[in-house]
Amino acid sequence: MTVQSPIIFVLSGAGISAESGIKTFRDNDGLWETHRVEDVATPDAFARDPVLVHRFYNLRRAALSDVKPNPAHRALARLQSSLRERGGDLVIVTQNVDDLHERGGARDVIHMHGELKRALCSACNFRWDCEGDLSIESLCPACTTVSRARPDIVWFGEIPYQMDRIEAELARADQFVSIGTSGAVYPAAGFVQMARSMGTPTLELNMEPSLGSTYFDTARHGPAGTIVPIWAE
Ligand code: BJW
Repeated sequence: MTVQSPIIFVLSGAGISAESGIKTFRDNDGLWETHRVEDVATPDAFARDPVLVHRFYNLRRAALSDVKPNPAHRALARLQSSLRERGGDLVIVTQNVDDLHERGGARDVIHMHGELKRALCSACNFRWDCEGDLSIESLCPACTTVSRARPDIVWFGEIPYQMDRIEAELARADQFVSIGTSGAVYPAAGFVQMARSMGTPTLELNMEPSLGSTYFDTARHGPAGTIVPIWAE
């Protein structure tokens, strides 16, 4: 890259947290091997069986206390800090609902698919921090409605968060880097083509070529915990 203080746009996915011990979705032994998407990750599933959906997300939320950020999360945070000192930036847009980028030291992470440690009231749309379990008896702290609290997760068919801001960040970026995502889920899977159409160089860092691999100018394949620090440092 020739720009002295570049703005780098990073899109991360489940692969960046795999070495921390969080399951991906579509790999062998991924979450979608043991759970049907239609049963746990759609608004219809929650309407049909909120107890099952709460159990699925409560277990994943509790598991966060057993995992730690890995060298890939920490390398991105260091690069962000050093670019910001030089007037550049590293914008992290993650599809992940874990908090490992933040715990690795990154700032201002955009969680386009929501966060496990947040709850959303489907009656009044209030959001709040939530460390423990949610249930059909959970109370909204704002409107005090019972039984309308849900995990603050973007399910299939729902619109991902902060799309306007993400598009603005893509438009000002000097480089687009995709880390640990299969490229199976839109609109995130389309960001590489958006970057390309604006003439922005694109790089894929993933265990294997993703579904959108042909759209990337460059790629490095291997575990994120190894290849991300090498790229970032
Ligand atoms: C490693 C590694 C290691 C492993 N190191 N790498 C066309 C256009 C637009 C939308 C659609 C479309 N066609 C269909 C749609 C609808 C749908 C969709 O995309 N469906 C597809 C299945 C086709 N999309 C939606 O419904 C989205 N909403 C939407 O489109 O609204 C319309 C709209 C959008 C914008 C503007 C206006 C309107 C919502 C999608 C919500 C996704 N939700 C989930 C579950 C909830 C979160 C949760 O429970 O945790 O989010 S699905 C799941 O997939 C999760 C993830 O964030 C997401 C992406 O998965 P990810 O991160 O890529 O993980 P994997 O497992 O797929 O891949 C891991 C990769 O890592 C692999 O490649 C490995 O090789 C690699 N890896 N170990 C490095 N150590």
